Amino acid sequence: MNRNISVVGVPMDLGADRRGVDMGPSAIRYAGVVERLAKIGYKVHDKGDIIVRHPKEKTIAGTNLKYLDEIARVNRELCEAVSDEMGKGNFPLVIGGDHSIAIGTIAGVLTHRPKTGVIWYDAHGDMNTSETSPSGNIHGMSLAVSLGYGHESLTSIGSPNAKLDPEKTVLIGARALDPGEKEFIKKLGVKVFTMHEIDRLGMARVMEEAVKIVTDGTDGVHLSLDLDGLDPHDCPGVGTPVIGGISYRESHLAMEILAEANVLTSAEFVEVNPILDQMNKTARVAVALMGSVFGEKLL
Ligand code: EXY
Ligand code: MN
Ligand code: MN
Ligand code: MN
Repeated sequence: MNRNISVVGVPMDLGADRRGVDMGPSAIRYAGVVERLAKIGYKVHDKGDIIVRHPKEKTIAGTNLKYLDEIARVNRELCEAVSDEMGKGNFPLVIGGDHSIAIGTIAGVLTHRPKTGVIWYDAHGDMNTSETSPSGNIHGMSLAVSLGYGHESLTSIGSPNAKLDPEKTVLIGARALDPGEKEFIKKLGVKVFTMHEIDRLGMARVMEEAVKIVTDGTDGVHLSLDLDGLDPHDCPGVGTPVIGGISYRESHLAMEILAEANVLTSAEFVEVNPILDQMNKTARVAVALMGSVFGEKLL
């Protein structure tokens, strides 16, 4: 694995209905991300946060998407920051922030690795468009945008036509999909390992299959880890908790299998909402999982 990690914070909560994930980057830093990764031998550069403003108006004329303008602006900046760090040969580790920030992270990644495969670890699909979204919340649309579907001011971020390949995109932990998302997932051929497959096959087999899919003919692998993929028992500090999720142990195993495969080229950890937490629990889980995915070993 690349020994230089650049941490980029995105204190964004405009993509979600609940306030508070804008404190996620602070919570993750407080939980010791820089120290944890430095301890296992990485050079960690904390690039600070992208600035997020709070607009007065929720929607702009002609769209149901909430805070579209500011979310697009922040993601353009994030795309540049990620692209710059990769240009310097650094591994981008983005910390959020609601999941709408995947739009900028992935757009930046694709400027250097246009055939990146993606592991989307999440209770949700994030596969809505403005037509199918029940909420107008952009954090429920980011994967669709990264695949090339959605509002033009979002799909236009990054290099033109640089989009994810649905056949190299894998969802893990899904258990809350809207009707439009289900249809879209089937239509595009995105592979989904729902909680059913995780229960039935076990996490080891799921991850081995996922790694095969995202490495086949790709030039990089991005991990987009939404902490609500884990069960709310382990991660209560998320804005959209869904019961029946992936356990803390299964998540460590998933990260360890990814570390062993040695294929990861970028990552983001999102949706940490410390105001819903006790003792910063969810951010501490996020940092522990980062330890595993970056190769931390007990012995
Ligand atoms: N599917 C619902 C929506 O689009 O509003 C919920 C989306 C939640 C997205 C979270 C963070 O992964
Ligand atoms: Mn806020
Ligand atoms: Mn998500
Ligand atoms: Mn989610």
